[in-house]
This record gives sequence, C-alpha cells and structure tokens, in this order.
Amino acid sequence: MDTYNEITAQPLLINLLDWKYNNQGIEKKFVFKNFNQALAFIVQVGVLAEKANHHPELFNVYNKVNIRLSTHDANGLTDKDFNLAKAIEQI
Ligand code: H2B
Repeated sequence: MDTYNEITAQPLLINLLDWKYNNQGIEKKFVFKNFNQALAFIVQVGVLAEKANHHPELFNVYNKVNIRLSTHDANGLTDKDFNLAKAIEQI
C-alpha cells in the first residue's frame, strides 16, 4: 500500500477542512455543543469505520472529539485514511 508523507499529503488535505498531517497520519479536532452531540458523532464515525473496515483513533473529552487516521497495516498514511476522512466530513 502506497503511503503519503507530509509533502505528498498536502494536495489531498486542501479539500479536507482543518485536517492536518501529523506523525504519519491525519488529525482533526471537532468541537460540539455538549457530550451528547460528541457521542452521537462518535457513533456515526464508528458506523462508517465498520463499513470501511478501517478504524480511527478517537479521543473524547466532554464536547471535544479528536480523530486521528493512520493505516497501521501500512505503517503510515494511505488512501484509506483520506477516504474515511472524506466520509466523516459528510456526516
Ligand atoms: N484500521 C486502521 N486505521 N488501520 C489498519 O491498518 C486497519 C484498520 N486494518 N482496521 C484493518 C482493520 C485490518 O486489521 C483488518 C484485518 O482488515
């Protein structure tokens, strides 16, 4: 599986609002009104992840959800991560 680095990821990140390259993955911080909204979002991300058989790293504190996407099987950032990020943006 081809992996992207910080340079080669940039053209794909242009279309992904607030997603940033970090340490062989891409990350975004989402802020919601409250924990309920954050949790509902996490559940929807989980449904997408299961459909894609590609799973995010999720970190939640009250109304904030940090998502990190990286392809562990490839030891880096791949099209699977960009595809899941695009799907998450459609939620
Ligand atoms: N999720 C992520 N983020 N990276 C992977 O390499 C990965 C995954 N591999 N979900 C999948 C599942 C793999 O373990 C199964 C066997 O397809």
